[in-house]
Amino acid sequence: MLLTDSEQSQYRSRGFVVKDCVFSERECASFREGAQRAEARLLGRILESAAIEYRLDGNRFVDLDDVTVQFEHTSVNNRLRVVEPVNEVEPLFDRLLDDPRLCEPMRQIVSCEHLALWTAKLNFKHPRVGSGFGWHQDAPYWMHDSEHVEKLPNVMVLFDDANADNGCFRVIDGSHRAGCLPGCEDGRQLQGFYTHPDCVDESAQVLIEAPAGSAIFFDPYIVHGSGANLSDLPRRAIIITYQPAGFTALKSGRVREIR
Ligand SMILES: O=C(O)CCC(=O)C(=O)O
Repeated sequence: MLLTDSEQSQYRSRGFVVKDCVFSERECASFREGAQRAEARLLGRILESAAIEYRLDGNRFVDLDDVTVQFEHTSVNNRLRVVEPVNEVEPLFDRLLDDPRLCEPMRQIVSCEHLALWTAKLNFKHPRVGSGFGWHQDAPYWMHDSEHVEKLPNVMVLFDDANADNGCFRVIDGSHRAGCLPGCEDGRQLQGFYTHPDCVDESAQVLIEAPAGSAIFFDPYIVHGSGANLSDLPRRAIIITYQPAGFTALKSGRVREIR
């Protein structure tokens, strides 16, 4: 479960490390069912409640208590894009936070014996409609809510095989070493959260094609994103972000210690 010395050194020098098939096919099937349950439950709650709805850069968002739901950009049929924090919606994903296959490597990365949750996002990437994620760093999203952004590492767990066609995760190798980079200035509402194109060296891009059940550990400063899902197959994944113990989670304001 632990990262080897060479995996730890790759994480430090390149800003990411991939462990293939950490979860079995059976576990991936249960994650996929969990994603389906979460989507159905949220769509039901949105229909029957007076949820707060808003648009950012034309895209639809709904807040249900502490949970933010993003709808797909081109969706005509209410497909979800992202749910955060998904552990508040589906108990299977709350249990996953404590899985030693994720938190043991995270203890090594954060150099902390005890951890807490920062946030957990479920990204659906539905077939044909799943939109891409522009190049960005996570740190700028979080720097106003956390004083230890450098200690907020992520792990993405793939529920489906991921490849270039269905919009696999991609990173700019080693870009975390530059720290916080300037944002775009193109007039979008969320412009500042996207990394300025002059600071994105696409020649250092790594497409992370990996089988279902793989875990991608990545640094909060690494420039990353993904393409649209152009295929007939989904590309579902959860991204969990940990932090040292004792600190409150991003959205709930409660401490969710890792057990
Ligand atoms: O799911 C993806 O393809 C990328 C997600 C991402 O970059 C993010 O949630 O910060």
